Amino acid sequence: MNASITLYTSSFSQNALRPELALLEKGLPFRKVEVDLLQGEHQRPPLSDLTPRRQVPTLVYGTGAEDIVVYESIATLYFLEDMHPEPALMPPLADPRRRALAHMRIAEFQAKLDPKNIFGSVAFRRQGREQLGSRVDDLVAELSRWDAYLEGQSWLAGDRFTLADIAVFPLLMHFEALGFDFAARTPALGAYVARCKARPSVQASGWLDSFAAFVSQRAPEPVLAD
Ligand SMILES: N[C@@H](CCC(=O)N[C@@H](CS)C(=O)NCC(=O)O)C(=O)O
Repeated sequence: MNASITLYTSSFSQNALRPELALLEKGLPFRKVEVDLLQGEHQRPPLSDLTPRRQVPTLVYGTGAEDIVVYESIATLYFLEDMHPEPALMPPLADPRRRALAHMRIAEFQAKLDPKNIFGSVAFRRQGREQLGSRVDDLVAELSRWDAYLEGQSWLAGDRFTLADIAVFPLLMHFEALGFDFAARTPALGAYVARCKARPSVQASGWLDSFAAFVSQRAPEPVLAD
């Protein structure tokens, strides 16, 4: 289907990187609309008219007859996979073990890893280690689990890059920005992060540079450093 695709995004948002990576991996043309979150642009039209959550990413998929609006980054990934199955970013039905693995890792990302994110508390609410309390240890324990998942395999669902990697990798950049030394503390995850950074879609997005600029300007306390 020939669709006109618009992605409402923010240059430093790890959530908004997800649909962009899927679009780039699939070679789909799209228009990027930058929403200045710090200036409250998400609270105003056009975004506030498109989504009740008023968040990025929000994807507008124009089919000619109607515009389909999809928000929640994981939902945008599944939507793009459904609409544009090739090149596939999920293991095939013929490989149910790996397909289940991809589904599990995405579900675990949503239910276990993402809720442990402390980046907002540190970078925006300026909490330090004391205020974060056990949240730091909980997060580090969770990262060890993901380190084990990567032992002996290149990507989260096996030997091919999938939506599971697109789900998880952007969030890992939050922890690096807070001083977590992946290579030293979780070597398999460290090698994985390096592989993700080198991925052509990640390079083409330019996101690593814009996020680095945001982090250097915001200077969050490195609460995850040793
Ligand atoms: N669970 C959502 C989270 C989206 C989200 O938190 N977006 C942030 C930017 S990273 C945002 O738009 N924040 C503005 C706000 O919530 O007011 C997703 O995965 O898309």
